[in-house]
Amino acid sequence: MEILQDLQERGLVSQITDEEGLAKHLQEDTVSLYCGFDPTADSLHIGHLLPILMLKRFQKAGHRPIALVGGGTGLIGDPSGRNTERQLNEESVVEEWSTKLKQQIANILNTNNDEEGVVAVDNRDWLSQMNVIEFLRDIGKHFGVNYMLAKESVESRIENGISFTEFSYMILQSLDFMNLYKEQGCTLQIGGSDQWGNITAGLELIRRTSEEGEQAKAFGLTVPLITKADGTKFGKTAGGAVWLDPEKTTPYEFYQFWVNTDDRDVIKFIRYFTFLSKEEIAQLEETVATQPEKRIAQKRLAEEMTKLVHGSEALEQAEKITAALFSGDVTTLNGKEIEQGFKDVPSHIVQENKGLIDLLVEAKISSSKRQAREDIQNGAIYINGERQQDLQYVVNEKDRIDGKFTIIRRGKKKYFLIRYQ
Ligand code: 629
Repeated sequence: MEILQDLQERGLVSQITDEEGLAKHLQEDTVSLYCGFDPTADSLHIGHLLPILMLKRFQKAGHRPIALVGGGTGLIGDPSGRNTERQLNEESVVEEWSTKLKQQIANILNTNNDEEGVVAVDNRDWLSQMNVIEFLRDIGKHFGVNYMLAKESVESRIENGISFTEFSYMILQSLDFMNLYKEQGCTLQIGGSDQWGNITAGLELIRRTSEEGEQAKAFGLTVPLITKADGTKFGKTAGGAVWLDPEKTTPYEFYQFWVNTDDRDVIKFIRYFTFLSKEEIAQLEETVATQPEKRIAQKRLAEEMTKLVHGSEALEQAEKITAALFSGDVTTLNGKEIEQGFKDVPSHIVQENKGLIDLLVEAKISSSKRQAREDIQNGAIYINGERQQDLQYVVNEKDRIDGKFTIIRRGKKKYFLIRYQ
């Protein structure tokens, strides 16, 4: 199927500068396209996934994606979609973050700058080479201040204030597009809908500076903002953003994020984020309608996403942890899996073996000794998934998983983690 039609059917197209022209271009040529990512944190998050996957979709369709890391623009700060000025970060920090982002993008698009893979570039390479006179004479001359003031990213900030630094950001992103157009034959820039203003500014610069002038074959395409049926923001959990770095958001948490998708959103997300075919998606849609309690579509989505971002081994672990927590049989888990699965569970550090009653009180699992006795006698206390009703029981070495953890459960679902030091 034609790539543009596929994207449209998946709901992945928000705006295109010249739909007919782009459709023709994609049919006739191998198109080089790019998307940029600024190092504003030490990891990408789930909000970056859609454009990364877009690059992959174009790649699968035989085109040539370029992933740009904004080692230069990350030092300036894009005002798009923000209502306050950004804090500037240290150059050394931005450089470190650039390296991390490049690695993450490469992991997903499995590139090593080889022919098959995605080309990776860093705009610091050219932005840091430009001098201020050249910048103002050769580039700045093509931007009317009125044009810049009318851009949503600037206009919305005038009242609260915007520095000349952030005001100028769109010129740098435009310069990137112009550069990639001239140096790499890159004719399409994609991004989220917040990037529309920057992308169209770049097209403007290309038309003014290239030999082809108004005839220049260059396009912009944006992906929609992801919305959820319940109106809350996509990609945020109680714990904050969902990061792609497994140290920040464990693969288990990542898996859980997708598994918890609302029935009303799950098919849309499968269309957006996976490479499943129309037929497979239709089948999954059927399961949401006829047997929603099985959450088949959610599990499939979580599987696809976890595998894509963290690999099959991490997916297996996430599934294992999920199953153990569901059944209560936590003995199947090793120390690493316990760290992941119980990251957000209340934990308590202990040095030696302890009587169960004392431990329940000390770890604040039961509110008093009297309550602890009651809990034990009622059969509400489980040690590593096994009920313990002996009031005299001493929690000992044999109860330590990998020598490090004891999992105590009170009632059906309340988990506590005892760590030994
Ligand atoms: C230089 C820098 C370029 C082209 C793009 C850029 C980055 C761009 C930006 N993008 C967001 C980011 O970096 O700020 N100015 O976090 C982010 N992007 C992916 C999507 C986005 C966007 O990386 O475009 O819409 C999020 O989905 O916010 O030459």
